[in-house]
Amino acid sequence: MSARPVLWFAPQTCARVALTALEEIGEPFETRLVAFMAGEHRGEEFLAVNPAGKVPALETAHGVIVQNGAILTFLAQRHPQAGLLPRPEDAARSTQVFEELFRCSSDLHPLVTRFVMSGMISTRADDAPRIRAKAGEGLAIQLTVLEQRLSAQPWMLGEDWSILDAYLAWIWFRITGAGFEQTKFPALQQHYATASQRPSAQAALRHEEKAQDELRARGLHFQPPPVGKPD
Ligand SMILES: N[C@@H](CCC(=O)N[C@@H](CS)C(=O)NCC(=O)O)C(=O)O
Repeated sequence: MSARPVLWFAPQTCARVALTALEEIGEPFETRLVAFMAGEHRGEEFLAVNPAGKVPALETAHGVIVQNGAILTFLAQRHPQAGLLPRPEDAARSTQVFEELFRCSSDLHPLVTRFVMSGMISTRADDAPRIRAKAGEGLAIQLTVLEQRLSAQPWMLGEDWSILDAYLAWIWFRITGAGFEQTKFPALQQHYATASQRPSAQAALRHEEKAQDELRARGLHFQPPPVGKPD
């Protein structure tokens, strides 16, 4: 592989968080687009990189790293000057970072998938509205914790931005883009607006726009399926 890290990604997915991290570091890296609509996440080339068929996957000189939490932790440790995560001064601080990483990847992300892609969770099409409604309830409960926190401090971990803020911004982007009711979450709205202005976030979006152009040119631009109202 190339001496530079290579990020396998798809636009609008959680790979945006890893893209943002790489942009924040500011060292050269390469990207490889995985075209979901063409089934490339189940294709031989990508499965050789990540047999689980999921983005993000980061090829590095130390091997392939998968799982956003692992990629972000690896990048934070390799590039401490980038300030992706606070340095683990003590066990309590370090535990807090893991709590928030797992909150994003284990609590929130599965709810995001169920809310946004509810039609893909069950084989019965008429289950989708109920799956979406339950996921929306779960998201509201989980996000209330963060709404309270972000009413009192600007970023997930306190006064300083961390890559966890990019993770939360991606979650917010996905669910609000799919119609999540935002009105009870003004602090999260403000957080998203501020996090999105960061140059690394803007640069990540430029990678995605380029990828969307490529997908359009190949006739593979993703159109989200319509979602019905819950019973
Ligand atoms: N726990 C994984 C989740 C990765 C994940 O589910 N990625 C989605 C895109 S947001 C994906 O590649 N889905 C394709 C699939 O599951 O087939 C992580 O945090 O990296």
